[in-house]
Amino acid sequence: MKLLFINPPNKKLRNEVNKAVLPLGLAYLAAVLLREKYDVRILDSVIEDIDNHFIFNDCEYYGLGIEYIRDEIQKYNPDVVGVSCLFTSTTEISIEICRVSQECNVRHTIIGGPTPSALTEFFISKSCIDLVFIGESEESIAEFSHAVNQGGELDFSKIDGIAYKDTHNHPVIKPKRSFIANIDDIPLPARHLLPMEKYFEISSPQGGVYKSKRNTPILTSRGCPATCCFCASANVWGKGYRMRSPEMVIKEIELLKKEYNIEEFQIQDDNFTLNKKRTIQICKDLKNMDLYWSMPNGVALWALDEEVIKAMGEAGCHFIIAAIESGNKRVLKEVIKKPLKLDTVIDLCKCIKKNRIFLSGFFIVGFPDETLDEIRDTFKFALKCNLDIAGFSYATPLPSTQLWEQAERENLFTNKFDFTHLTYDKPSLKSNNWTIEELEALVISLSRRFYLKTFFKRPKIILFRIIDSFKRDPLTLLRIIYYRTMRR
Ligand code: B12
Repeated sequence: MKLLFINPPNKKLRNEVNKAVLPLGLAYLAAVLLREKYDVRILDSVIEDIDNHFIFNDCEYYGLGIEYIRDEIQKYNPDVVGVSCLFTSTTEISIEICRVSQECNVRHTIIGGPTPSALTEFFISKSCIDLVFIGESEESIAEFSHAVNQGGELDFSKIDGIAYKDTHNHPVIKPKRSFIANIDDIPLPARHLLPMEKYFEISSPQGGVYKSKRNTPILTSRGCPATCCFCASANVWGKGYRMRSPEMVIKEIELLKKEYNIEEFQIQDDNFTLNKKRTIQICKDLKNMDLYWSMPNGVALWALDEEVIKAMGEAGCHFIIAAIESGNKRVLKEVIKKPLKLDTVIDLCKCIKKNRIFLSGFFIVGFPDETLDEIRDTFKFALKCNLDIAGFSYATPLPSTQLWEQAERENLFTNKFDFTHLTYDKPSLKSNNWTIEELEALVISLSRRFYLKTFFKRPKIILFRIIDSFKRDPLTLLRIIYYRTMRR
């Protein structure tokens, strides 16, 4: 049986440069199926043509055009096409790929990832989608493949965490109940099915800061026990936290060094540092490996202390993004529900800088229950943190999150709201505390002030980074400056 996994083209967000990040989820699924001796391929439409921009349904995307994707499906002629839909913004293009697959007479078109996991009913209602996979899918994809491979009458009713259509074409949704207990048992991602040299050549990791072009993402744990109102993580990984052992993590990194000569990696965990003992052990083991690494997915500051930060710095960590979110205690605790004590943040940031780690911060403003003064607090606080750079986004309701549920309950979506067009750089929620115009005017003026002050506070560091990035990738740098400062 032949399976083709497809990472769809990405939607062009106006404040973000094109990024091609290796689709780890598909590489994990492919590894499981290769172990079961199936014939598997992965097509990452983004890396295959990152500079190709095209319009579909009035939206701009980058990556392989649909006709090229159709050609690839026809050439390989798979029994199953599996599309990964990570973002709400790739909903339409992912469904289009399923439609094209059906036209190519593929036996089953399946879809998975955070968005179909959250909006399962919506996706399974599409005639071009046969199955939706909910959340972590290594076990369910293996069970599905065995069922299809066996032939005869198909019975998916025993598979956990999928939606399918019964013999009358009615959708049946089986919510996700079980997660893999020991994630060390999952085989390492099948990176060899992906064009690794192309990723190195383009080198556009999450966060955009890197020391060596030979970098790749890794995942050392799954999930996060925090219940931040805007985060969609629990929907894929459940509410618990599962870790790979330090030995297995180091084994993967050693292999990446040997096979691909990597010089850097990005940890994409939702909460890498939650278990102090494990973090320190991994750092100790990394110390003599002569590698750079970073944490561009936001670090839970509440799970960090001086000892861990020092160990990270000594182990080659050169860049982290601190997930601070708000500079107001009430908002952090009551609105966002993040277990972070604001009083600890400035000292932690100092410590991170002392250990020569380049520091960025994530902030979110515009929660319906937040006031304009509380938003001002966030910008003031961001300046106190001594960050090298920072990102401010509007509170955006991702399906399955508490914020989404609140917006539904209280009818807070703006008139233009469309979950397939969420961009984070435009407000999508209303509030009794401000109008959209007031919110936007405040955020634009405060973020400009933040960026200017940060630049004048540390022109050397920023100029150094600009020159450094210019040498590596002038086009990308110009694009970042343009998107950050001029385009609105
Ligand atoms: C790396 C990353 C990115 C990368 C791109 C990744 C890529 N390969 O293309 C970049 C930096 C570009 C990015 C951008 C954004 N991201 Co992001 N990103 C991530 C991150 C940190 C890791 C993704 C990953 O590799 N996970 C590890 C793998 C193993 O998990 P997985 O892909 O989910 O796959 C598993 C299952 O979902 C399932 N599965 C997945 N695909 C398929 C397909 C099939 C057929 C099947 C059967 C199963 C299946 O099986 C896999 C194995 O169990 C996640 C958070 C996280 N820790 O997962 C957020 C996450 C995916 N991102 C998110 C968001 C919101 C964004 C942005 C909108 C943020 C922004 N404001 O810029 C943008 C959108 C970009 C765009 N153009 O639209 C949200 C998505 C929520 C949603 N429903 O939209 C997440 C979940 C973060 C969160 N906690 O809320 N991101």
